Amino acid sequence: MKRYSVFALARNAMSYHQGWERAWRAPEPKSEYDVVIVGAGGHGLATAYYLAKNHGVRNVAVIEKGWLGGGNTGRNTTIIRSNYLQDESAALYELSRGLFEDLSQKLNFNIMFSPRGVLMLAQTEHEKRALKRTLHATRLNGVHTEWAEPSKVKSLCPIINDSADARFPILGGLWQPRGGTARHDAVAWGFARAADDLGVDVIQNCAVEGVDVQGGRVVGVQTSKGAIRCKKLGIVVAGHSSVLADMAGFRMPIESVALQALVSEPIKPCMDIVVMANTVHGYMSQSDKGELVIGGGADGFNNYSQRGSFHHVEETVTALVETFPIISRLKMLRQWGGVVDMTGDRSPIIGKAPVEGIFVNCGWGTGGFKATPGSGHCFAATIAQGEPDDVAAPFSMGRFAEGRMIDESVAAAVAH
Ligand code: FAD
Ligand code: PYC
Repeated sequence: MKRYSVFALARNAMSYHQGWERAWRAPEPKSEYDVVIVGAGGHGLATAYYLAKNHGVRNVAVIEKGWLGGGNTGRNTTIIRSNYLQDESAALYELSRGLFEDLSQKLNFNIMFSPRGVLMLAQTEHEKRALKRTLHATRLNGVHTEWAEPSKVKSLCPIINDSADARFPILGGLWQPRGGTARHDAVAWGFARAADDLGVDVIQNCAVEGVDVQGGRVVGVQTSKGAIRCKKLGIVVAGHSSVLADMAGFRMPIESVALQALVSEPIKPCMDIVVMANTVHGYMSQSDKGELVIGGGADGFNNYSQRGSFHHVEETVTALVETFPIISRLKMLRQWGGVVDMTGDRSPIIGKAPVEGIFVNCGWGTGGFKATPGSGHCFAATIAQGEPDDVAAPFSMGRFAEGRMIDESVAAAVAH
């Protein structure tokens, strides 16, 4: 494992950044791998890392059409929580949240995990009932959450408008004290460097353009850098999952839509928790740079756009301004979008594809950043063993045909 000392940092600073060691190699693809993972987002990179680390599978390539972490992993608003309703989801998301706790140490890379707490506001009686139901469900599953009465909400986040006359007054909130945030790029970089250290080839600027199937079994992929043979193929491409499935000759129950976010100009520290206001469709936290990180609902139509649009800024800021009056005086600096992969029950798909040797990991929709380590952990086990592990098993694609939905349309929180 690479180690970096204070002296090395000082030496590099004095050398005008000359001679820095690369964090990961830039290898040319080999002609064959045991496992090819398509997509160097957090989930693909975490899968490769755990394949190598936990299962000793090191002849692995991660193929990325752009730059690593340039998809949804580098575009999300970094919220981490595990306050989901269903038992299967609690197991998956709490595994992931737990892995975040010491991920910086495990990867020897500061991913800036900040368990500052996540608060979901109740702003209607209906929402209060639904959140209390989630509270009880999470507790039965051993996930630590608490009910915050309005006075506690105000003490947790003093900039919230707690006026009883508000159109959507604060009736309480679902509080997860060990939820929080992490630096999204650093999660991708940390997994990439640690996977590279274990011998995984991370190949950027290399698009997968075709999937080779012979006798019902995957044998390789066609890429912009040539053909690569493989024994197993993991498809981890979020909003492009249907495109890859089409290349392999099967269909996915996925719709792709844009989810947008924006940041304000930086201001002095004013909130040290994450707040989600799901009735009005907005959420907000403050980054270490001081920007307010803001998001709202997903676009209401299918598309593959990664751009932001003015209507989203207008709608989201309008939605949040009564709850957070201070934002009325803020300039909004940047906005962007990511292509998210939505399933019908708003839960992910982790498991085998209809083609022998192909495994899929997708459908995280608006909420997969928080699942990055947990998803990689159980998908790596699934690929290595050829069968889903206990955590992944309920999330098979077959559940849609069998009517075993894992309905998380409320816990997904972001309007969709
Ligand atoms: P990605 O990071 O998108 O990686 C997939 C990769 O596949 C991409 O890099 C892409 O270039 C590559 N690829 C695609 N096609 C090909 C091809 N043909 N060949 C090679 N490579 C290919 N989740 C949370 O938990 N909390 C949040 O606060 C949160 N906020 C969000 C806010 C926004 C605005 C957005 C867009 C998403 C948000 N999410 C959030 C969701 C989260 O970002 C995603 O679920 C998660 O990052 C998905 O990670 P991934 O690795 O599966 O996908
Ligand atoms: O899943 O917590 C979440 C989330 C917040 C913003 C987008 N997704």
